[in-house]
Amino acid sequence: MKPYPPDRIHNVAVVGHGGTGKTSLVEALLFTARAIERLGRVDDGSTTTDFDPEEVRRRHTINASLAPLEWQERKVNLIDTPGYPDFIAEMVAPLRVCEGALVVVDAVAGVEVQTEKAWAYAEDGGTGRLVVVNRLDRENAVFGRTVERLQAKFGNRVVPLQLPIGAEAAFRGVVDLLHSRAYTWADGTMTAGEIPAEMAAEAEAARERLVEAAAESDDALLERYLETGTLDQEDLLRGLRQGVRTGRLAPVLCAAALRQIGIGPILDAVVALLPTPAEAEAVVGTRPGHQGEEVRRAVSPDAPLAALVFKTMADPYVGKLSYFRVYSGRFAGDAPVYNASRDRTERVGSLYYLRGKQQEAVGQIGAGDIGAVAKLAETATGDTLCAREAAILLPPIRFPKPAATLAIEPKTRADEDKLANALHRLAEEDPTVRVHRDTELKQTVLSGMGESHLEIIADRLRRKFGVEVTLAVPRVAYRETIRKKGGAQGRYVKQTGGRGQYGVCELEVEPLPRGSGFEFVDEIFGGAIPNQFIVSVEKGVRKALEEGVLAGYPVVDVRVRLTDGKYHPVDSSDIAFQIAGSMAFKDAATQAQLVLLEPIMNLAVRIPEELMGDIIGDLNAKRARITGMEPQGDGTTVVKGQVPQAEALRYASDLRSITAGRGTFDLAFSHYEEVPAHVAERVVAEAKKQKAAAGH
Ligand SMILES: Nc1nc2c(ncn2[C@@H]2O[C@H](COP(=O)(O)OP(=O)(O)O)[C@@H](O)[C@H]2O)c(=O)[nH]1
Ligand SMILES: [Mg+2]
Repeated sequence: MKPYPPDRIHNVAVVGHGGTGKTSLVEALLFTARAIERLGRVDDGSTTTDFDPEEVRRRHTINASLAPLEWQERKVNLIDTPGYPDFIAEMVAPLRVCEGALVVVDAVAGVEVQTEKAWAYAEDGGTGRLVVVNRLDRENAVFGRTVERLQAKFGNRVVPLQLPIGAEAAFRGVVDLLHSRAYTWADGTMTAGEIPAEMAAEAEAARERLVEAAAESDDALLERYLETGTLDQEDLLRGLRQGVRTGRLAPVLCAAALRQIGIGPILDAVVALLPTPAEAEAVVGTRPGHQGEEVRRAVSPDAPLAALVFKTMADPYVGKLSYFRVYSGRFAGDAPVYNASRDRTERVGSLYYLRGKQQEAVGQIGAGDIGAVAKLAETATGDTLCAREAAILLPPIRFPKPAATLAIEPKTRADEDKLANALHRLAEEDPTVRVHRDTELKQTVLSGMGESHLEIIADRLRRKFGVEVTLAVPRVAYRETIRKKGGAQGRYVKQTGGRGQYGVCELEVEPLPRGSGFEFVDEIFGGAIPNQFIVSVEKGVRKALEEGVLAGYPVVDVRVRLTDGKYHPVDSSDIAFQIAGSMAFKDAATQAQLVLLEPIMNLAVRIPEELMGDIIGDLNAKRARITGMEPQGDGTTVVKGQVPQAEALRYASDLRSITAGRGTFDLAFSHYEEVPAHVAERVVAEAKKQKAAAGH
């Protein structure tokens, strides 16, 4: 593909709820622009952008993928994105690097959860939007009702640019209100013509609304409109472009991607209305190491390089691929590049234009364009690549925090050896994955956006790294402590033939306030045990603390006083006193009423107001304490409270099923608290069972 200057490029993220036909639409757009020769179908796993084996198997998008095409002497870099909350990072990053978006909605379902999310991210990033009402050929598809729902959610800036001709199975074309033309399709062939007579009145009224909306996007235009009662074609177009660029307008288009209806006019609208990279005044970043010191760059291929990496992928053939958007200058394949986020100079491998899995090697990629580079060793998603002598840090991509956590266990010893490295590589690819090794509980915990996200990671470990793993609910870091005072003697005496063992000590234990940990007090008087063995007793006590007494969890918040003891000049040893100390502690603690402590988490859940009853009911069943409810003034409420970690291990899944994905939450450790007796019994029984199993 030939190079295009920044005023002839459109970077367009195709976003929306899952199943609305984004991937099918991208395929249809590619086909109509003759960028591909064969039209693939999602339903046979043959599309350009759902090429990954996981996507083919699941028949839906998981990864963002590139799909450039040429239309009217412009380059349109489409990015197909997934519509599922678990893979939201793959929508967030493309939106960040595109000036424009096609927000695809289903003609029957209308505004859905991910439509709202996509809209919010686009709004936040100032991304210009065109709405595509797709699947208009479906039964019960009513264009007018879908537009009303869009307006109810996003306001009157949502305004039809087209009207459908025919409905449901008879949907066959669109009226273009901008040019007052009609386009109809039969067997994939488009025919242009006059607006059908029976739609003339409807079309005129709709065009009037469009003109009004365009006028409102600009004060000068509005004045002219109020004076003359209309806008000429040039002003109308200018007003629409302006409205789209500022987000004050979101024109609506009609399509049935699967039947190839409405496709060409969508491309016409993209090049006519969505902003180009050249329309940005300048690229604004900061000087590395000088936060807040603004650096500006011209959007020009002749300025120094500034590019943002928005996706990293392990490619089976070329190794690691970093997808980037060039903001200024040009990315050249023959010179090293400076990673300003990591202060490293990287050698540059081959540069590519990508279309799905198809790679076209290129020598350089200029301002405004999108491409990929192979084998950058240290670069990760979100990093800025630039010219070393003109360093700049572009604003980062703000990914949502991971919400779901599961423990990941290698199936075999061989898998264990490879796991850490493989996980590290995957976390590098996906910024919403976190890996943490919990040495106390001897488990590796994996966090991501949801449980299916974690399952996909497990799949990738198998497929890309040959590592077999299982996923399980993580263990809870319980603690043990005592409720009252206690005391005991520990005697480790063996004196039958040869050199014996001799260690005797007396310990008193008492509870300390929550969070104090462990205190050891030496109250030996008159040298009843020599110093070196006092140290041994303490060591033995510490070992017992770590091993736990009740259920194998560490004992905390106790003071241990060593009050007395006996020793033997020949038979006493370090080990004998350690054992005596450990025995004494276990007995004393048992007398002192051992109890189990559990981690309590601070929880804040944000949900639509109408779901409050369900959320609170569920939290009550989880032994939570609700401490506050804060209406946010936007139809959502934040419920705050505390919940035992053991009850909230799968809260991401639970919340999603209660709210159909409309809730979000934050969970953070607060403190330890005593486990209620009936729950403690279960934990202790489980621990005994495990110990017994381990003993065999
Ligand atoms: N009836 C109908 N089905 C469609 C249309 N476009 C896509 N589909 C189907 O809708 C399903 C989801 O499509 P897909 O492109 O994967 O949606 P995505 O998840 O938004 O990418 C698939 O079964 C498609 O065949 C359409 O225009 N009409
Ligand atoms: Mg898709």
